[in-house]
Amino acid sequence: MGSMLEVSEVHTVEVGYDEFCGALAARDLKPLWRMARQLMPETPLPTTRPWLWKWDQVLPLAKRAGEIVTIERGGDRRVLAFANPGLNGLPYTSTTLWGAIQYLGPGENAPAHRHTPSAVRFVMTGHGVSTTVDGDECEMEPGDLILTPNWNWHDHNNRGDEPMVWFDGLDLPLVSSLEAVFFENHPRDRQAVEGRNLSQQRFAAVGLREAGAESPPAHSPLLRYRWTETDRALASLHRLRGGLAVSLEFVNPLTGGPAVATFGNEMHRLFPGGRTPTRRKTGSSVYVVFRGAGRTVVDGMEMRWGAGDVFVTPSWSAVDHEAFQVSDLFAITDAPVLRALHLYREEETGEPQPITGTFDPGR
Ligand code: GTQ
Ligand code: FE2
Repeated sequence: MGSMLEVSEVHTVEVGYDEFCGALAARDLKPLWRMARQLMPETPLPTTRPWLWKWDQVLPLAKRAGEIVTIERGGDRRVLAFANPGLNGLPYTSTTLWGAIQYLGPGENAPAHRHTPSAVRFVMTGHGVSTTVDGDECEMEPGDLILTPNWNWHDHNNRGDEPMVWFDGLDLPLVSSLEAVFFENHPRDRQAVEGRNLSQQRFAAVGLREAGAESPPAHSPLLRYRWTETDRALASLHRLRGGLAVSLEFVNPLTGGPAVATFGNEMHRLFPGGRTPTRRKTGSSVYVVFRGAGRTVVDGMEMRWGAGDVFVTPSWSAVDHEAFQVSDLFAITDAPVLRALHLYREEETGEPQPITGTFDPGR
C-alpha cells in the first residue's frame, strides 16, 4: 500500500460525471454541491413529526405491561417510550428528547442504577411511591417533578397499594449523539436511605436555604418540586399577569438557571378564551397534559388533547394553544441547550395559522 500522500490515480476532465461520483463514493467522499440544500436549509427542516399519544390508548397498554412484563423480564424499568414515527424507528420522542410512561405496581422496586443522561419524573397518577436519589428518598405525588440528575444513583419503590404512572423525560438522544452515555448498576436493588425529602427540607422556602451548605453542586440541590408549590406559583402569576396563558420554568434555586442543564422543564397553565399567539422556536418540546382539555395547532395540524395525553412539537414549527377549560401542561424542551450554544431563536408569526387538518389518534 502506498503512502497516504501518494496520488495513485488522477482523473481527467474527460471522466464522466456518474463515474466521477462513483469514484468519490469509493473513497468515502461526498460532494457538497449535491446536498447543500438539505444540509443548509434556510430554516430548520426537522425530521421530528408533530405527534400525539392519547392517555386512553396508552394507559391500558401500560397496565397490561404491568400484568405480563415483570420488572426482571422488562429489564430494570417498565417503560414505554413515546417513539416519534419520523425518527426511523428510534425510540425517541424528538431528535433530542426521550419521553416515556413508566408504570410501577404496588410492592415493586425498580433497582438502583445511575447513568450520564439526566432524567425527570412528572407524576401523573398514584400514591405511595418514592424515588431515592443519591440517598435522598423523594416522595412522589401527582403533579410533583422529581429530578434524577446526571450520574445520580436512583431507584423507584412503590410501598403503596396502587400502581403509579409517571412521565419520564430524559436527554438520552442528545447524550447518545454526543457519544457520552455511561451506565452503572448499584450493587444493591435499593440504596441506603439517608433521609426523606432532604433536598426539600434544605430549601424549606423559596429563596431560603440551610446556612453553611456546600458550594453549588453540579446539579440543582432541589430534587423534588412539589405540585402544591407549582400550583400556587401558577395561580399567583396568573393573578399578576392575567391573559390566556402563564408559564413557569423549573430552576436550580442556587443559580436561577435551568433545573437540569441539558433540557428545560416548564409548567404552563392555559385558560379558555381563544387561541394563544402563534410562535415558532428552535428546539423541540414534549408536552404532558396534567389536567384539562384543549387543542394545540402545529404547522396547521390540530391536536385535540385531554388529561394524560402527550404530544410533541418539532423545532421551528408554528404552535398555538387553546384551552377548552383551565388546563395544566408540563413540558420538557431542549431550549437550554440551544440557549447555551447561542442557537435559540423565537418569533411570533403574527396572524393565527390556518387549520389544515386534525390529527387522527385512531390511526
Ligand atoms: O427510571 O431510571 O424512561 O433509566 C429511561 C431510562 C427511565 C429510570 C427511563 C431510565 C429510567
Ligand atoms: Fe435510570
